[in-house]
Amino acid sequence: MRLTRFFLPILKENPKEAEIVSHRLMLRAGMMRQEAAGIYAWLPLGYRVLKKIEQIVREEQDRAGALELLMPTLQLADLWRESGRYDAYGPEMLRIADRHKRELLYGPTNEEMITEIFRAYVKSYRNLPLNLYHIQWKFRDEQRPRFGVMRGREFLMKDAYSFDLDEAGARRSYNKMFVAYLRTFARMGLKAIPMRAETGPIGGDLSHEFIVLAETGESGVFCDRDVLDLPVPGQDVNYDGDLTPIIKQWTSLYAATEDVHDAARFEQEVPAERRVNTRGIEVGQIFYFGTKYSEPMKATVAGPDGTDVPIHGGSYGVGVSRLVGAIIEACHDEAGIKWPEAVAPFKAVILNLKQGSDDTDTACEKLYRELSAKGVDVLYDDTDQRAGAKFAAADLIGIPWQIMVGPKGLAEGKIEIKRRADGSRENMSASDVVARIAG
Ligand code: 5CA
Repeated sequence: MRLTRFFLPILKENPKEAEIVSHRLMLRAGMMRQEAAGIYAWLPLGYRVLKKIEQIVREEQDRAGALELLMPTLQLADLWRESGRYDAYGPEMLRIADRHKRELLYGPTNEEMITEIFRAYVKSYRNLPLNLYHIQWKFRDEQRPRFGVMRGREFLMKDAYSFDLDEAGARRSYNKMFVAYLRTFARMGLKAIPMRAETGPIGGDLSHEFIVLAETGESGVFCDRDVLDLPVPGQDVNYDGDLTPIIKQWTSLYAATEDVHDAARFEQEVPAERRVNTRGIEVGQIFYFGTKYSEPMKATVAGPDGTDVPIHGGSYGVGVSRLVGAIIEACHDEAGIKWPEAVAPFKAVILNLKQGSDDTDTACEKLYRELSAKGVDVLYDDTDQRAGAKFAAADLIGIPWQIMVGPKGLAEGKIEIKRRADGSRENMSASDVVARIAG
């Protein structure tokens, strides 16, 4: 992508409304624009990141055996009356009427709708277990939308729903999602710690929030320092095998959100030097809620002995749009964002330090062609800005590799590359640059 053809409205000034660094950097880097309180338009740079995150979430859900579908954003109020949540949900729910005065709502979550789909088709335990998910926009009329995409009103969520014959089966489904979440967040360069949590309006009695530690987070958390160094299961993890050893390892060390924190247990179980009490960002939450929806909504299957039983359910959310902010909170410095490669909007940026000069233009064009041909997502800063401004913009938008092409280096056959993550620099020939970055 040539920067002169791209849409990257970088802001020079720090926007006053942004209280935390990720919100400030997303606005400054031209990633998104607020259209109303808690409602954002995703501009091209931000949208690229959002799609990368979404794709990692999808791959790990698929790997764990969940099946993707897509449910609508609008739902019938009557469906929510069946579960009793239409009135219980309160002012967070955006209620709408259509031209026939039928009551609708913009979905804040999808337990009711997926239960309706399930009960229409699945009648026998032989079709279980089943886990269905979608990645769809949600709306919650939050009292205090803030921190940009971290607490929006409209936000993108991955929500999965599992269906099992009994509690033992539901726990196996829960464990699969638990492991899939460990892998999902690790692939994005994040350390997300599963912590025991309150279930809130979703219900049930077993729940974990996946929390990225950050001072700017909204949740207070307590954990054993050792939980931060536990190994994340590899790509070869067998989801059909016994996952309980992994779950045991991750849940036997103390880790809890402030809502369920037990100070006496914390002090008893965790030696003083390992006690961590900080704040964190909730990037995902998983729930086991048994028959909370299947009973009132009559989602039953015939069990092995022929009698109908309500299924045991769980739901599993990931804050896809919130993750964009959470990753920035975890990966930035004073100059800007430092994207982990897996979610970066581009892998590399070519900075032509003397646009309009034959030798730098020719060298940049060649690099741009060769990297693109090798499938590298590369941005070419072909604007006529001065070098200093190009460095600053590249640091701000956080592309992992900066390729600096200047007349002095070229005269010696050298191009400088810089890694945004640690600022390390190296000089090498153009062909080595291509090999390094495409390799
Ligand atoms: N139905 C369940 C699981 S599918 C559910 O809705 N869970 S949730 O309420 O915990 O939301 C799932 C995830 O969405 C949260 O962990 C959080 O990362 C994200 N999320 C929730 N509210 C917001 C919001 N207002 N803005 C951005 N992300 C949010």
